[in-house]
Amino acid sequence: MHMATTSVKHPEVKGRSRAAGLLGGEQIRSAVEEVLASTQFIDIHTHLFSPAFGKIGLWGIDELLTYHYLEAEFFRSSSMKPDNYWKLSKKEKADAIWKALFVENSPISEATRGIVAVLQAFDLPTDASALAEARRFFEAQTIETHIRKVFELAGISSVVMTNDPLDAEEVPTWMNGGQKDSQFQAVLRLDRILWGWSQHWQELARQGYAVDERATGKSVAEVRRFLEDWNARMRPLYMAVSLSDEFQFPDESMTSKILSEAILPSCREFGIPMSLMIGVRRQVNPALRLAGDAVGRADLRALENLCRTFPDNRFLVSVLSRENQHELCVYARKFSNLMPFGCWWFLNNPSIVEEITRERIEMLGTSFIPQHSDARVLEQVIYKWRNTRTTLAPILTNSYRLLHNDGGGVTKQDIQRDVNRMLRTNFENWTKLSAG
Ligand code: RAT
Ligand code: ZN
Repeated sequence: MHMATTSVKHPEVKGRSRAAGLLGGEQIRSAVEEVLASTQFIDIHTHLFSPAFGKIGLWGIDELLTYHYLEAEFFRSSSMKPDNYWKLSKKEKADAIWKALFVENSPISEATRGIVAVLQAFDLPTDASALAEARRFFEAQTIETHIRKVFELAGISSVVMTNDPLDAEEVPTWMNGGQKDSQFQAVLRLDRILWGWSQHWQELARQGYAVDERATGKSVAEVRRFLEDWNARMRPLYMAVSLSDEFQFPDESMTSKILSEAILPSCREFGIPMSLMIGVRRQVNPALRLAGDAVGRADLRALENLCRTFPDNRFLVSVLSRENQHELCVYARKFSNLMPFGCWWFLNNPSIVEEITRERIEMLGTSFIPQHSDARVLEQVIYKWRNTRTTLAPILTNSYRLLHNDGGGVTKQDIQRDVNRMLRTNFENWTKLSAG
């Protein structure tokens, strides 16, 4: 930023004085839109998989339609009971969702609108009879080329996966050389170890680590050896866990013990951050399966305690409750080892994204990561990132206009630097991505 009236004091930019590049109030919006459209973002949290993982990487219209966000909406507009729905084949489920949410009702919710946007992005029809043609189109694609096309349409350069070292479907790929596709980066996801220890410790034992049910004796050292081996195998950009709204730290739980004695020391050793996604209320309606989780307000003093107790750890944090967002910003002002990211899950709707992002800019400038997609099905990145750009454009425009009105000069280069920072380099610098 530089004062509009003091061009002589400012260095030349590409042969022109910076003052010459200063945007007028009316030009700011188009400059913001151009920068957002031309910058490739890094999608820092998804549930996508590279082709090396085979069928667990989801894509295509039937997977899009059976996304759990849409399943939850389906049960509101259909009389079908969950038990009957789960008995259907994937194609029958997709047919039922299409009929209930796209034919019998207008697809105006965020998740349904996303399907329409994806069809439109591929120039496919979007009317009631569109499903058959969409199926033919997706069946005709080959995955590698399709991924490139999808990333291009979404304006993203790479995505970060969610990799569970105890998942029976994923482990074989990692054990057989893993994956080398630089468009897909790994993350070591530790839910089963951090809050599901009693059900999962035996899986670590099966992988050859001397752990026990109470995590006593050598267990902590063995969890660290497990993390070291998986760090070598996956080269994760960060470790991650999703935590319930009841998460407390410190306390007497296994979660606190393993987090403080094994996970955080290993993060320090490997020089990678820990991602905490806090606020899920798991399985409030188990009949809905993956769609059965809800949200609860968390006590962020747990986060305060973590950031203060472990100043040499870096924490990437997303909180699920709308009511926790302001506190998260306040904590980020107190702790520079805390990086707020994303508008997660139930928050990823334009009205809420707008509110949260404005609040973050007002309190943190550009020192946060505005969004991740959380995509589970490849093509979702197209609509999720399109919606993010649409929501961000007026927010950023407004921020620069306010600055302009206060007498601050804004150039397109300034906007480019800020967008790069928020949607690329904050993450690259926080992880080891930039180091290659
Ligand atoms: O957004 C989602 O799809 C959720 O089901 C969760 O997977 C959440 O994003 C998570 O990573 O735990
Ligand atoms: Zn997720």
